[in-house]
Amino acid sequence: MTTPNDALAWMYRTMATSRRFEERIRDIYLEGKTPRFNMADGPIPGEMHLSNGQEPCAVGVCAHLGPEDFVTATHRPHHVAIAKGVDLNSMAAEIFGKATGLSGGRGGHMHLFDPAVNFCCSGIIAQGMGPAVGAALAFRMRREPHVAVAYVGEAAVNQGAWHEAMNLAAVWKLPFICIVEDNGWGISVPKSGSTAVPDNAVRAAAYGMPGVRVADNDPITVFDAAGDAVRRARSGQGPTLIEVETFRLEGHFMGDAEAYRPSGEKEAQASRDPLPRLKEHILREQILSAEELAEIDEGARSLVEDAIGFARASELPAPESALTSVYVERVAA
Ligand SMILES: Cc1ncc(C[n+]2csc(CCOP(=O)(O)OP(=O)(O)O)c2C)c(N)n1
Repeated sequence: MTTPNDALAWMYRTMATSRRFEERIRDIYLEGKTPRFNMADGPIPGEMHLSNGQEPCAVGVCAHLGPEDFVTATHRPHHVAIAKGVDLNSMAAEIFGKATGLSGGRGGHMHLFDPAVNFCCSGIIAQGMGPAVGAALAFRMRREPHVAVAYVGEAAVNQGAWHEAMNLAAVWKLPFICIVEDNGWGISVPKSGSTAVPDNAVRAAAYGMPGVRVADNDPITVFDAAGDAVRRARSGQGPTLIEVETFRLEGHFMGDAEAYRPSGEKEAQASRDPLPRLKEHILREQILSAEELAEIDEGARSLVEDAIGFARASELPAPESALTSVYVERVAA
């Protein structure tokens, strides 16, 4: 299958934006956290899970989706949020805990909610399965031609919620797609330590849906596999499981010493970085010129700088708003 040129250009621009965003967040996250690493310090407090390297999983799927389609992502959500079209300024502000953030600064980087583009994510692994299958059921009941997608990591597929949602999606033949981002590690546990079968796509048969393994961290291969699944879902043929063999170029979280990684693994993965690979493909096939690609890179940089400037300049939530949107039990005096 040939990937249309406009889709390739969009995937490159989106990957470049996500990469730049993550690189800037990585640097800013360490402000105020050196020499003593305390997660509560600095302009970005709390845990931070970066997705550098995993961008093909985001763009290859989201290239087929519109704002009406529903996506749930994981605790490692930035690449998917950007590909789904979440507003970068509000997303950056949320990560900085600012009042102008998507959730008024109360959610942080693992809890980004944007109803404008039907995107959400959660720090609880496999938590997005139920909401995504629920959205798929709603689309079916309203006779709307939309698709719901849940992203999970390869370690999260052993959560009870995953099995229950997979089963219902297949029994009801819902317009649902599960994307398993197999980066090989669940924190420091290798895939073989959490799952007995090396290929999660074979588990799809147990639910009665097609399972596909994309064995290359490549946006074009993901785009092809996701295109088939989205067409199946939109035409009423039911759900699909897609597992993508990807990798994270960073630790599990910022501050991870990564002592569990076999020597040479990170270097080998860096040499297969999907972003320069896509750039080379675009140049080789003469889809865009070097100048056009440089312009896209520059555009990504300025978009990210604007978002970070907006986040830095925004106010923290007012102290008196601490209980807004929080369930408070009123005790009778
Ligand atoms: C229900 C639940 N149990 C445990 C955790 C702690 N936890 C956070 S990330 C993680 C591993 C996730 O691995 P994987 O699903 O492969 O995603 P990755 O981090 O590799 O992207 C765990 C166990 C959690 N967030 N939620």
